[in-house]
Amino acid sequence: MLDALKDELLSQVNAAGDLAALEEVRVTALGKKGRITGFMKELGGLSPDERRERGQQLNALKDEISLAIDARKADLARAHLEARLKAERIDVTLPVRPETEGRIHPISQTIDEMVAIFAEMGFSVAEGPDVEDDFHNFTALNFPPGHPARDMHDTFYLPDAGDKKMLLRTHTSPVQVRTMLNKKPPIRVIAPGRTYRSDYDMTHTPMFHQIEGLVIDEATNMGHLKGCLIEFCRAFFDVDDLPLRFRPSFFPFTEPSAEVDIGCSRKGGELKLGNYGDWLEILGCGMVHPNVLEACGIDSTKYQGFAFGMGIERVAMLKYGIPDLRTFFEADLRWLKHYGFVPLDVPSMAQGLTR
Ligand code: 2NL
Repeated sequence: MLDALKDELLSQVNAAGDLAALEEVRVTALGKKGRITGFMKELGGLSPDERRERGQQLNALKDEISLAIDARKADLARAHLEARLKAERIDVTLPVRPETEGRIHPISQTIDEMVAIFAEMGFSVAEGPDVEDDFHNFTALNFPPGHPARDMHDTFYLPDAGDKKMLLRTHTSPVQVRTMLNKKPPIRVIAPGRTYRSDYDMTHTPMFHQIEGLVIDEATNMGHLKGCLIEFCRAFFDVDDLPLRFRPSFFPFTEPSAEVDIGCSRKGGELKLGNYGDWLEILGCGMVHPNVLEACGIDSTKYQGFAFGMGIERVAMLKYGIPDLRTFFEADLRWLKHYGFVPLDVPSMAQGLTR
């Protein structure tokens, strides 16, 4: 009678297809209302001799079923793992997925490289809105009302809405104005981003990119400005002895102001960077005008600093030999495939700067 029960339970154990079914078999046999448990409860009504013999048989049966359940559990776990390993196997020999065939736009690559260089010099990246007001774009930067420079910029003004005249920023300077208004010196930021001017020809697009830098502290001077820009240009163009020339210039927001040329050669119609006697203008800079500091809530008797700005398209064309500015924004996939950069080629000082 117990042999028949044993055979029945063992075949149930071995037929259980998963852990849930196996647990059901365990409850049927060994649970509180299980069949073996039921027989155990009947032991009390037997004579001592019968009880000993029957008790031993039931305990042996219980142990055997328990062992069978554990063994079956191990089998099921192994089968489950094998199925997962089979299903979740990754075929590393498959070709690369199509999305990794994308390219980084040369503007993004150039900004990444510039950020990497300035980050090593301790600069943080600041960002601000493309749609600005007159104060942040012009007034705080020492452009007097009605100054011809405001027209010079060929500004895109937005349709009137409310009290403030809004416009598309004509340079990234308003980002630095906002930084000065919101943070106390020392300040060391760069502001790369989109800028807009109503202009379109061989060398101008209505949307273009600039990077500007700003350093403010108690004793920041023109020597710091020169050292910073020499360091940057040599790292960015990867020419160790690249000569720089600072020429006096004028901007409303800096005094004194300078334009920076780098050494080059134009022999045989080919442009080479280095100490060859010829010069190429690449950026503007100067000591921040006291009026700008005061307009931005900084005490100009205690603090001073320098600022600089350059066009990103222009230096990207120079560094990567891209001949036509307008192609940057035509979204031509063949162009992007040719001039773009592979995503995993992360720019760093050690590699990726000269690809
Ligand atoms: C250029 C020249 C320059 C600045 C930008 C600046 C910003 C603040 C205060 C003072 Cl908030 N100056 N920026 C200074 C000198 C030159 O850009 O040729 N850019 C393409």
